[in-house]
Amino acid sequence: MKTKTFSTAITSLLMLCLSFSLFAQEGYVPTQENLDNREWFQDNKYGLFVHWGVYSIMGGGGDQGIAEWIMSQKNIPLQQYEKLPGFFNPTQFDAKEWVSMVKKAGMKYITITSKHHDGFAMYDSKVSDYNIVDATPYGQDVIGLLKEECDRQGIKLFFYHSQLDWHHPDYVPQGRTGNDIEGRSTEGDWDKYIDYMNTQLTELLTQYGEIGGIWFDGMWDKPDADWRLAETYSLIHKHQPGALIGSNHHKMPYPGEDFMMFERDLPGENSMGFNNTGVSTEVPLEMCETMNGSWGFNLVDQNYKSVETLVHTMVRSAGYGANFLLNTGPMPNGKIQPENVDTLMAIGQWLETYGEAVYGTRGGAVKPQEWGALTQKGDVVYVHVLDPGEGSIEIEGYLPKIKSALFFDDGSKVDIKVKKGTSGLVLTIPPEKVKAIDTIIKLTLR
Ligand code: FHN
Repeated sequence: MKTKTFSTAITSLLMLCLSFSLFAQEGYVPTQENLDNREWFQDNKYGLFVHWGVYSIMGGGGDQGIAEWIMSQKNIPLQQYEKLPGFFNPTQFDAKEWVSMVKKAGMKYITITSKHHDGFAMYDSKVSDYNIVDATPYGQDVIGLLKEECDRQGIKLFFYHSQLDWHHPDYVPQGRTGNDIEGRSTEGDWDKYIDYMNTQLTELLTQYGEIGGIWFDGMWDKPDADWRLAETYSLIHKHQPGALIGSNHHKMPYPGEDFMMFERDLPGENSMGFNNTGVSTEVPLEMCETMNGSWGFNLVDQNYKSVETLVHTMVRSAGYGANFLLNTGPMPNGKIQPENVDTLMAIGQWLETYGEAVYGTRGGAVKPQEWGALTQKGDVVYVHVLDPGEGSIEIEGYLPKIKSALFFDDGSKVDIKVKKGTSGLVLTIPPEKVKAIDTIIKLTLR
């Protein structure tokens, strides 16, 4: 082999090895505390996603589906966007009101944006004045206030942190998005940006006590960049070994990641077009969804999903063994939209009666079907009939030894038969037993 070709091959092999090592905290072994927190996460099932930032002032700019992306989608020059913090004064923000609402909604954790793609920190950062304490008339650390209240009320707090940053001068070379934002830096030092990001993460990991974890987003902006992930994940696990790391990179989890998320798709489904990976069997799963079509506050997006639709999504997620992270985009005055509160209260009411069939469960022995889903807790299987069809459902390829089959609501016996010539069950649901959102049948296995 010619020397030149040989050395090229070696270089390529080295780059390949390097690229894998760059994308992994190689040799990561989760601590027992982390493993316990993964169990907690899977048991508690349901959280509130909060997309809140200075972009909420714009309310989506009158366009459907624009909210937290307004800087990029409306090409607002960086120096103009930097005026927004001067108008951000959420005087009606009340951490106690938020957390009490979360609890009443039956949610067990909150995942809030500490920094989104616009680069604005919603907490008291010492490494940048571009934050809610130093740059707004409000001048208070909402993340700190929220964490104190979460601790008081026993709600875990996770931080959504955007690796993508349209504002920072060292986020160079720019990635796939925000390239038309006038005033963005074109000269910079990428490693200095990663150092800055890791410093802000260290602030979040050391200023607010024990946190639930870090929900990363934005690697897809520069998929081939050296994100120095091993360094970032190591520092997180060093400061808080129990913190769960997830990253919305739409790939299978890298070593160092403790859960896998699916954005607006059930695990393994791909209606969005970017959830085309497999589903991890090694780490807990979570799917996230909006209540309308926007993550951040949008004044004109009235496309609210019904309570039934959202409960069905929660149940189908649970059928895959996945958590449900349901989003709200708070208004610039610090209040959560009343439409969202109404929906969350209705779901919370449903959970007051039926939460047993969701919390503490794991995915069913068969994947969710058209008619519904199975969740399981020990020797109890909850059959969630979301669509009773013509009055009966078939569970294909499922023949457990059943001790009892009872309707959840009134404890009456269910007519359950093995389908002739198949290895499936047929359950009969008389019309008078059908419930509005979810007709649950409780199977107790031998
Ligand atoms: O670009 C973000 C978007 O603003 C939002 O934060 C969602 C939430 O999962 N994630 C990205 C879009 O995939």
